Amino acid sequence: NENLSNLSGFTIESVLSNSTDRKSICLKGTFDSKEGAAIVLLEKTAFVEEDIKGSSKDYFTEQYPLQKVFSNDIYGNYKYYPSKLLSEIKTTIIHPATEKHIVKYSAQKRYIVDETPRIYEEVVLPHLTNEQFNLQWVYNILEHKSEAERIVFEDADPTNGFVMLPDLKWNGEVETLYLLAIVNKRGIKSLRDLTGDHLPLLRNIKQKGIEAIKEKYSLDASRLRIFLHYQPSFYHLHVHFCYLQHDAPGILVEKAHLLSSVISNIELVSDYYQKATIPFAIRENEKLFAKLESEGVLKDIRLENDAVVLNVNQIIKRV
Ligand code: M7G
Repeated sequence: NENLSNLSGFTIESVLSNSTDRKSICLKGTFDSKEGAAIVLLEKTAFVEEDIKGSSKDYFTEQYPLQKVFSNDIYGNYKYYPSKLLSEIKTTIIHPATEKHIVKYSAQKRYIVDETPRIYEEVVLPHLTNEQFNLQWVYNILEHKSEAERIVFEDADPTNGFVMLPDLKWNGEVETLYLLAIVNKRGIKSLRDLTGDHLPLLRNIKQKGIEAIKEKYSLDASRLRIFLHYQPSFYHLHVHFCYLQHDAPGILVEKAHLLSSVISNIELVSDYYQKATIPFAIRENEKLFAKLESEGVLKDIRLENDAVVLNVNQIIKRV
């Protein structure tokens, strides 16, 4: 994904998803004379309070037209065209995109799987060993080969250390703060692998991550949502740090596990995450979905309706 200076070479093939809520659209297409599919994600950015407050005279001038849609009594509905406010569209480009990326960014029917340890061992783990996303971008960060200038904090300890930097999803405004803490140690795939041995690592990430954010962005721990994903997209342990007041993508109850709860669960039972049933959501066109279905588990349920919980006993019986 080299540096592009414009998008004139991009040809749209299809719209993968369109979120009216997030004001974002995800497009699949190709770049002229370049091999492979490309994903272009366009998102309108959030308002920056400080900018508006600090320079309201720049936003509200005669230059920018206000067009009335209708008015009724004390209520008015207008279209406003302040070019200053519309100056930036956050753009994420993935090229060449794999089939798995296209699935990840496509709007899909989703299902909940109550993953028992046995389902994890027998179905999910073998699948993710073969099918997971490449982790090159993670190693590039840990080895300072990419995004080195973006690192906000680093603890170089090989066992308990981590690198903290802005997430790909974030464009730097405190209103939507989103940082990522990536552990130095390789081989910890996800929440499922965490045991009492990892408590010093998890506590270290929590404490030093909070301190780094306090120092750089003046946000207290009580204003942060600190969590892990299950299932993650990338199976190298990392922790998400977000501004509590920003409803970032991926904070849904079926995906996000607060770091505090994770630490507490492991403090109580050191092999908690090897014993627990951990639910997760899966999209219909993911390969793992097909695999669960080929075990004969999903068929009956799909006939019932679209938003159903899979029956774990059924899965266990057939695995
Ligand atoms: P995840 O829980 O594995 O998956 O989180 P998710 O994408 O379903 O949330 C991985 C996190 O890494 C996400 O928040 C991504 O936005 C972020 N991320 C992914 N990539 C490829 C990059 C990257 O190249 N640089 C940075 N800084 N963040 C990334």
